[in-house]
Order: sequence, then structure tokens, then C-alpha cells
Amino acid sequence: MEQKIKDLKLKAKQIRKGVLNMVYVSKAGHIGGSLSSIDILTTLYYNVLNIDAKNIKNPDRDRFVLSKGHIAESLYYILGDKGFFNKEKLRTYSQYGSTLIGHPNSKNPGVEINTGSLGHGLPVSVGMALAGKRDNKNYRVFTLMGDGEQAEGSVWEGAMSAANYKLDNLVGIIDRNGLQISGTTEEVMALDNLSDKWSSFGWEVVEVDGNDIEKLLTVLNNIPAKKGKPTMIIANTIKGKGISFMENQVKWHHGVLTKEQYDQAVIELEGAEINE
Ligand SMILES: Cc1ncc(C[n+]2csc(CCOP(=O)(O)OP(=O)(O)O)c2C)c(N)n1
Ligand SMILES: [Mg+2]
Repeated sequence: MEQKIKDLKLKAKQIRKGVLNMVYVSKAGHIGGSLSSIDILTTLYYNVLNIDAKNIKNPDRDRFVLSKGHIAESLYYILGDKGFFNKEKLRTYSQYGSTLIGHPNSKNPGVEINTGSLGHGLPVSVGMALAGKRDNKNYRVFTLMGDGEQAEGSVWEGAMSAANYKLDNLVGIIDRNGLQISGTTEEVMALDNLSDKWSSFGWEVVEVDGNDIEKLLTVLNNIPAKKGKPTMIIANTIKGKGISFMENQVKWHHGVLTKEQYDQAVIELEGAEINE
């Protein structure tokens, strides 16, 4: 296996362990949706995004917007790991007085914008991408949304305007884990055929296994998928990926782990094979 892919898989494993620890200690966070997105976030932050912790306000930097802001713990862990702030600060996650609150907060270096109220990340990203075009900048804007989030009407206003302005510097990613807070997406607000919906709004749509770093690398390093169009990546994932008793379980959208569950989860993450 190519060294780069092996390194990214190892990094994703480290992030899963770090995030599990933050969630266990704080009794906060959204572990299921974190675990489904970590391979996507790892590929973006450790290979794709043109960002630098030493030059965080560089006007030419790529922008990343975590529209599914409830998985803030994953973003914070990565920003701490990459040196945007002292990693020790992660211990304060969700503690009284900390800036590392339950949804992304731009008081923390590296967080582009406050998110958490679902449906707003894409419209704001459209504005960032449009500004980039008008300023003749080469930066890209990446936005990670949930599939349950697709029920928000503002997503579709953003969808329409991005195509209207031909924003091929804008990339949406949907974590298609099939679950939202209270059931499957098909039970709560049916989405299929999601790919056809985005295509008909004028986006170039690419589907990928969102827990396969090798495949994610190929897709995310081929932006725009089509010149003159915004790209939508539908990333098929498993909610709770990596911890067997959480996988595809709606109750682990948010959940507080017992000591026994934590120990079991650590064993499973430690033992995860990264060589295949
Ligand atoms: C506007 C808004 N309504 C409701 C919520 C509460 N909420 C938090 S997460 C969530 C479910 C999101 O599901 P999905 O987008 O599929 O996220 P994932 O499965 O990736 O965790 C909801 C309804 C919210 N954060 N914002
Ligand atoms: Mg979901």
C-alpha cells in the first residue's frame, strides 16, 4: 500500500481515538456522526486543503466549513493536532468557560465560521466562493453537510445560487450515513434520489465510499469535477464507523459511554487493521 494512504489511515485511527476520548470525558458531543465523517475530514485536512496553521488569515487559503456543526469535537481535535491552537486545550472541550464549545466557534483559530444550526453552511460557503471568484482568487471552499441536513430549505437556495454563479471553486460533501437524529433519513424526510436532485440543480455529482481514504483522495484531488460547475460529493458512510456497537445505530447519534463501553471501543479502535 502506498505510504501516503497508510499514513492517512493511521491518522484517521488516531483521530477516532482522540475524539472518542473527548466525548467520553465530557459526556458531550455527537460520536456517531463524528465517526462517519472522520475519514473525509482526515483526507481533507491532511492532504487536500491548502491551509497553514502559521498563516491562518492567508487570503488565498482554502476554506472549510463544517456545516454539520454538531461534530465540533472532530474539527477541534484536528485543529489542535495541526497546531492551530495548543493541543492541550482539547482537555477543556465542553467545559465551563472554554471556547471549545459544543458547536464550532470562530473564537478558535482555524474555525472559519460558527455553525451548528443546520442548513446554513452551504449558503455561507456560496458567498465565500462567489467572493473568491470576484476577487480573482484561486482558493476553494469545501462544505461538509449531513444527509439529515438536506431537509433544510436553505440548503436548496444555496444549491440553486451556486449553479447560477457557476461556482466551480465550491465543493459540497454530504455525509450519506442514512441516519439522522431520530431515525433513518428515509423515515424522517425521504431523500432519494439524492444524486438526481443535486444534478438537476446544476451540480456535478460524484458518489464515493466516504470511509475509503484511497477513493476519497482520488475524488477530492480532482476538483472541480467539471469546469464551470460546483461539485457535490455524496460520500456513502457508516454512522458510528469503527466501533461495532455504534455502527448504524440511531441511538449513537449522541450518547454517553459507560466505562465498559469506552474500554470496548478503545480495544476495537486500537485493533483496527489499516494495512488492507
Ligand atoms: C436547524 C437545526 N435543527 C435541528 C438541529 C438538531 N440536530 C442536530 S444534529 C441533527 C440531525 C442531523 O442529521 P444528519 O445531518 O444526518 O447528521 P449526521 O447523521 O451526519 O450526524 C439535528 C436534527 C440543528 N442542529 N439545527
Ligand atoms: Mg446523517
